[in-house]
Amino acid sequence: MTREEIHKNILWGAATAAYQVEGATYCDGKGKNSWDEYYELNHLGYDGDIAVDHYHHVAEDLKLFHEIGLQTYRFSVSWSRILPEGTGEINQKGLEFYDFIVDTLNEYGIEPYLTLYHWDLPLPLLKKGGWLNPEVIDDFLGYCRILFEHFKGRVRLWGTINEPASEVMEGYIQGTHPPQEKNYAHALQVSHHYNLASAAAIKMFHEMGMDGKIGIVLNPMPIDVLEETEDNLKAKKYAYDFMSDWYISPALTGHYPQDMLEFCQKTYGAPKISEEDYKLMEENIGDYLGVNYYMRRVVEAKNLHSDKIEDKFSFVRVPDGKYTKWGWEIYPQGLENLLKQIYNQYGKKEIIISENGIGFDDQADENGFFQDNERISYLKEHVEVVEDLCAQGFDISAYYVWSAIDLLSWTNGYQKRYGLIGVDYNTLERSIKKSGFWYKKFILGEDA
Ligand code: GCO
Repeated sequence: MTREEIHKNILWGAATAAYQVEGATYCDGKGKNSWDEYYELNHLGYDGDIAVDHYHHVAEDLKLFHEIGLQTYRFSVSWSRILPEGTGEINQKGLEFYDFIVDTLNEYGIEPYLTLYHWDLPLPLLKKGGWLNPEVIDDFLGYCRILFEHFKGRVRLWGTINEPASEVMEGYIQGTHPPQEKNYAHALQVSHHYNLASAAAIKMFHEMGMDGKIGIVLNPMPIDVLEETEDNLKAKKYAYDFMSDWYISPALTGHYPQDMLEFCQKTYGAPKISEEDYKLMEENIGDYLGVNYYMRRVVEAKNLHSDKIEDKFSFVRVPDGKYTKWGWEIYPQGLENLLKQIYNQYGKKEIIISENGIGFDDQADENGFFQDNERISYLKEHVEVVEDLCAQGFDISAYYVWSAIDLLSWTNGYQKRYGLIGVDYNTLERSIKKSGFWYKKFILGEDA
């Protein structure tokens, strides 16, 4: 295939998540969710009540997405807009909002990609134990059925759970996302429940004869070491197995990485897994694997003899590495290394790069124009890797810039911007950034 053919074979898009853009927290019957409560409890100086008010600017925003030439748009549905209590009565207004998104995208010829769960859990479900309570898996399936029935034929690309690893790490280990726990046993059990929920949703999707594809969206990180000592290589394996393969392996085989599973069950007594769980996961592998890629992690051995995972390795900074202000390393090669590792371990699989982008505090100039050259160079370097990988035979069917429009960064607020489209937070005015104009040209194949 020529480079041009490769380029044309990939669907180029951009992504957002409901809670990060919609605002309108208490509008039109939406129920309260885990993040509404999180910002009430933690006085961070910002919250999601308005976000970028996408709920009220949706027509304008979709028009801008069309203007910058997106071929596909990934968004998530707010569960508590559809089911204010998490289960039970449907809020029609909630469905109408997403009807508008889906129908408008289809009219524009932009392929909708719907994420079922991007972290905003209806509060009543959090109160009964959240994802630690297996009943929530059934509640999730009830919600999925509503969306499958409702959008059948109109949405062809579906994602089940977004970045379970982040939610497990931040919600149950570091305590920085709801429910703000620091409990490894809970973290591991929740990771398993996410996998079960995803597998069961995939099963339902296929049983309902839905057209299109469904899969889980992960954020696996490639792991490197600065010096390849025997100890560092052991630390690297612990880190990769715990943070990345712990999610990749079940998504592609229905099983956890064996060494890590034994270690976790011995040390933390979790996760508890039944024979039926394995059967469900093995029989319901996604049609593709969603990969959100931002950066690699570099580790070194700490105390390998400890029986706690957190003692075994620590993160190190690469002396001559390029980092964002938020400490995320810019390392496009990591995407190639990661996908090669996945293919080496599990064979060929359709991959969607469901998020890739850079967060920084870009500022509009005196004319209100965002000259976000750093974003353009980050994106250029990464899309080049994507096309190179396809030239080498990797099956990457779509790529999404994170994010289509500036949005709320969960624990960094509004300073950390990601968008191809900028938002003035005083007036909520939108403007296409330099990167948005660049992406349009790139999609058209006109970028040099
Ligand atoms: C942030 C994060 C998010 C994530 C996204 C994950 O700064 O809050 O980077 O924007 O990338 O929500 O799916």
